[in-house]
Amino acid sequence: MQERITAVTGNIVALACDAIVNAANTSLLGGGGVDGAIHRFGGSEILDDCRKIIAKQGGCKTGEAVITTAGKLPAKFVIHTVGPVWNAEKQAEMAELLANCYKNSLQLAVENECKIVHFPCISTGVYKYPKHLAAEVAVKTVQAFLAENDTIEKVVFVCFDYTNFRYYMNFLKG
Ligand code: AR6
Repeated sequence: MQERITAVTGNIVALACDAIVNAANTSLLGGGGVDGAIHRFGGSEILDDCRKIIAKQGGCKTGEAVITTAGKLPAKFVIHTVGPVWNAEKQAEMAELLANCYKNSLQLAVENECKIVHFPCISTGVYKYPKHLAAEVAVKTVQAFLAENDTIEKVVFVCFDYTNFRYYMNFLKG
């Protein structure tokens, strides 16, 4: 059977799928890193949808997720989730918030009939979550979710750097 969870290196805006997950911030108004690339390549339609969500619920809390059009990106949707800003004194809380990002994003993907979902390495850039710890949370959380769900066919971790890629490959191999 083909593996349902894989990791690749690449640019998430260039790879076709049903839903691209964005590592956003609570304002939902865009930023740098993967968020910047998604808004830049996806075009203004994504921000238009974000503004509608802001008007309705005032942004997105850490660990939660919202869904918009993918605009010009090769996907149906962008799922925006907000990872935790790393705080070494609150490791358990950090792990729980990061796991919530993956769970809530996958839940939205299921509700919107997405079968192929691409994730970036949430919180491991500007938000400084240690890469090996974030990879472990990401892999374990997605494995647990897929064990309880059979509508999602494939989850791909799209790593921008080889360090992240190696961590993901190690955790995926178990
Ligand atoms: N494709 C895949 N991964 C990428 C790409 C890309 N095009 N660009 C960067 N990454 P970050 P965070 C990787 O900083 O840490 C933003 O300003 C990057 O190498 O994008 O969750 C938001 O608006 C890293 O491994 O997100 C927030 O304010 C990972 O994506 C804040 O940064 C996440 O890095 C969120 O910080």
